[in-house]
Amino acid sequence: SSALPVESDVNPNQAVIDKLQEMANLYRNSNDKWRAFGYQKAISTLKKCHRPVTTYEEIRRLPGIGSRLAEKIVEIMETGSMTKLEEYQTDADIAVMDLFGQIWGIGPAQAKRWVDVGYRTLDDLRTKAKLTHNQMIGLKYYSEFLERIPRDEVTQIEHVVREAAETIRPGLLIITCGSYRRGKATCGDCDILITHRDGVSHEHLLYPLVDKLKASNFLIDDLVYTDKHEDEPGAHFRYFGVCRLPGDNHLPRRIDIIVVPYAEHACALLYFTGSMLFNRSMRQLADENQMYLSQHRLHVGVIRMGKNKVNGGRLVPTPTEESIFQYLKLPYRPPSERDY
Ligand code: DCP
Ligand code: MG
Ligand code: MN
Repeated sequence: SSALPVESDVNPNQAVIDKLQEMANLYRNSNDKWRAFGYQKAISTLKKCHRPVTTYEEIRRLPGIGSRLAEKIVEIMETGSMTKLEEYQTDADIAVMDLFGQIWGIGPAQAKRWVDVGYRTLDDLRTKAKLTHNQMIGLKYYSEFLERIPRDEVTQIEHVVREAAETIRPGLLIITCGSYRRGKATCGDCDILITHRDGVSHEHLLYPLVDKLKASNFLIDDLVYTDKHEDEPGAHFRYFGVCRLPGDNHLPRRIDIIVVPYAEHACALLYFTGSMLFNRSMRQLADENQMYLSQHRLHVGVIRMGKNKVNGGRLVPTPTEESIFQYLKLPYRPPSERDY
């Protein structure tokens, strides 16, 4: 016998069966077992029926198909689709995309890919999807990462990092940036910037620091751990991961650490403090004034043709955040006024 279905193997009501099956699956996955069961009964009846059903009366005479389901079947036969299914698919997809989109690091494009493959639950992802390391960590701490961190816990996290860093290298400048520096009462994560005023002592610090914080079980999972050589060109030395304060009452928290040379620290501070929208408008303003602003540096006298830089301009010293505002001819804005 052939592996390919021959004509007689194809049920004459296959199109209807397929739609009903989709609906049954959706009901099952959305925990409506009762409706799923009703649809499954109708499906098995149709599978046993070897002639095409055409009219409402004919369908009603089949065992296990009530009036509501018969109406749905007529609709499928007449239009090739089922409004209820379409509505449900749309709604359910949105709900699932929403669920997946709340996993740390997952954007709408990845969420949609998973929905399109047919994944519906976090367990589907855990058991069926091929996940990257970061996606696994995001799933592992799904609910924890949705919790905001109270401000004073961020202070405690900073304290742990500071103590560890100072035993490795004295005299470091350690500043917690992000929403914390903008004065928020709660934060999504803890963003720590480290530099050294002597311009060299920040070097070879990140690895021993991370090792030390792992040895004390403060860092418990890694997300991004790179140096400049393996990362995209121009990225900071950085560690993104998961930490937890000692004691049973503390949740795993997201932590980002960047280590920067002192000459870049003001640009890094400005960038790492955000907000993201504020950063975007600052960079845009720089662009409009023949400058170039990044997380590393500020250039003036930049000449652009469209998006291309014809002349990269000249690097200017930026000893403080204030100096960057001055170049841009902006009044200084303290971190608490940088939400937009
Ligand atoms: N940042 C940026 N562009 C990105 C990511 C980050 O400009 N794509 C900058 C601006 C952010 C800062 O880095 O304010 C820190 O990033 P976070 O994601 O930690 O954002 P926040 O600290 O501002 O908010 P949250 O409380 O959610 O952590
Ligand atoms: Mg943050
Ligand atoms: Mn962060």
